[in-house]
Amino acid sequence: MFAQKQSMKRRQFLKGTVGAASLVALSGCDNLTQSSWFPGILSKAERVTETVQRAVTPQDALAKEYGVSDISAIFPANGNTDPGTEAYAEHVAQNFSDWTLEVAGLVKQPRSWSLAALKELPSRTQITRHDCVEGWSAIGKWTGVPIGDLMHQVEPLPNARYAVFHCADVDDEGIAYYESMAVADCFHPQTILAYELNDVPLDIPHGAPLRLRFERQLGYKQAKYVMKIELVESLADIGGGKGGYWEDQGYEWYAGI
Ligand SMILES: Nc1nc2c(c(=O)[nH]1)N[C@H]1C(S)=C(S)[C@@H](COP(=O)(O)O)O[C@H]1N2
Ligand SMILES: [Mo]
Repeated sequence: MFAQKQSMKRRQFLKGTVGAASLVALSGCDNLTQSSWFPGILSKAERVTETVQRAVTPQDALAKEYGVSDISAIFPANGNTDPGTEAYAEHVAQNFSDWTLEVAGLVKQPRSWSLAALKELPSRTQITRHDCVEGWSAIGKWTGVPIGDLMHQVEPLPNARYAVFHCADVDDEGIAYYESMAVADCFHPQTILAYELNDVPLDIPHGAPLRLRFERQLGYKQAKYVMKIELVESLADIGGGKGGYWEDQGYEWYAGI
């Protein structure tokens, strides 16, 4: 079932965006070299574990940031590229004016923000590389609100260990996409809820209106269509209990690169 899901996703990806062969062909006019479209770092052996990353780099070590000239001409869209629910279609029709981000769970002051309210908060812009396990990478410029700023407002309780990101999209079986990270990583300066890609509001394929950027982690951790952040003590009771949609199907929870 895991393998079947995998190949289905891959077929969808190849059909829905551009095939691997055309990605290679495109790389000539892109700023990425052919080898960085298929980075060796994606092999598990070369990735780092949580313990190693925390030991060798300070928790607030920054992911590499690139220059404007490095931005990829095409940033592929992958996974779900439209939640496709009635509720989401309604938000699209209203240009997300009623979209809210709720932050709840183990916090002193649960609260919600409208998209407009989030955009009034101080923002951060970063040009970073996204690495998908399906074998492609792309560099994009993300603008959004640092999640640490939201955390300071809600005040996590001492027993809050993980932040769970709940998304608007569901798969064919009705299972919702979700992801999670340690609460400590929410305070990393590059951990943002992005609302712009390359200076324009996020489009639907890339996760409109809000998507996570959790740099130094693989693509599947970068949750799109984020509606709610829930702080919990344990991941065991959320979804399939492994901390994320793909983790529940066997992917590593800690996807450090
Ligand atoms: N909600 C949601 N988030 C998601 C996915 C998804 O299917 N649904 N796919 C993940 C995967 S595997 C990747 S590589 C990136 C793709 O982001 P992009 O479409 O902006 O390239 O989103 C991640 N976040
Ligand atoms: Mo991915």
